[in-house]
Amino acid sequence: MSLVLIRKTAPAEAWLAALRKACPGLDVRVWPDTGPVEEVEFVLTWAADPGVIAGFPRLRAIFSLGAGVDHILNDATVPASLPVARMIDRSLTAGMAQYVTMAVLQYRRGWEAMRAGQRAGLWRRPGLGGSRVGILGLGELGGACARALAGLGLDVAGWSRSAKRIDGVQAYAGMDALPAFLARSEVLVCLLPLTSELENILGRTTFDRLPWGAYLVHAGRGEHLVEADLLDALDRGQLSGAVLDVFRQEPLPAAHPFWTRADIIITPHIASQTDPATAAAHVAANIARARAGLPLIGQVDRALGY
Ligand code: NDP
Ligand code: OXD
Repeated sequence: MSLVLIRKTAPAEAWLAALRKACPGLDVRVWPDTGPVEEVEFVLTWAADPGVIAGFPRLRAIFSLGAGVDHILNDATVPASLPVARMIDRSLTAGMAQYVTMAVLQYRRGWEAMRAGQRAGLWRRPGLGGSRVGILGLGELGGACARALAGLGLDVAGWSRSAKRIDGVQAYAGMDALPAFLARSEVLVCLLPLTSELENILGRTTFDRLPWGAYLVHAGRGEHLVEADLLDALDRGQLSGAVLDVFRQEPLPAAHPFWTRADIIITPHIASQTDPATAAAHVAANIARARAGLPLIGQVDRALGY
């Protein structure tokens, strides 16, 4: 029985080496060279074309190469009975904490204004940006970011579906608590999964509940953001700027209005990436659990959609 790696845009070598080490004896194949489809027991995937996963009749489980699983759940051909696991990897978590810290601090400390001053040859000291950070999503990644930012002396709150307790972080839970959470968040960080309930959550209603001139850091999914509402909020001054890592269309089209905005910093979906060297252990653990009939680590609740 085998595991098939489906990864269209990046070379497979690093994953092959890491899986060989973490799962000795595992027969790993790289899509589309899968061998007999009935021998495929597991799929490790990022954005397989619709229908590809459904083509393996004896699959035991699907493992996402990323923390997000929307790319799997959006494929209506994937059998609903198959367990799906999101990626939990210490490098992915650390990378996101680094990215969000970088994005928040460049706003807080006026980095862009200082760079502009340098270009103009001006000795100009910017004021401090807001210190009250609100993180949408207090899961694996959001929780790590909250701890990192709180450790830097920022006033951090987080919003999740179920109530959380994190030292030094003010926790808000559920839709009813969202307005109060937003009202205190001078920097809003989005680390939510993409579910039908959360699509378009970063739109006018949300922006207008933030303090005037708030700043957005978005590393969730492009579909969380209503792009026209962001531009409008920036033009009105309701938002003072944004760092965006994810977009409805990736790569961001060359003619997209975001590219030329001085108040938007664009990064190409690199906030954090799974490192095969550390993440193969998560895959190995889940293979053992699936074979033993145990729930997977990071198993997706299909009713909740994440
Ligand atoms: P988790 O599943 O660990 O955390 C998700 C968080 O969102 C949880 O706190 C959950 O609440 C909360 N949540 C879900 N639904 C709701 C809701 N309806 N209302 C309030 N809160 C809700 O995921 P990760 O932290 O591992 O990853 C989060 C997302 O980050 C991924 O799904 C992906 O979209 C994005 N990502 C982006 C990357 C990038 O490079 N840009 C890299 C990796 C991930 P609760 O805790 O109560 O369940
Ligand atoms: C992920 C991502 O979900 O990279 O891991 O977006």
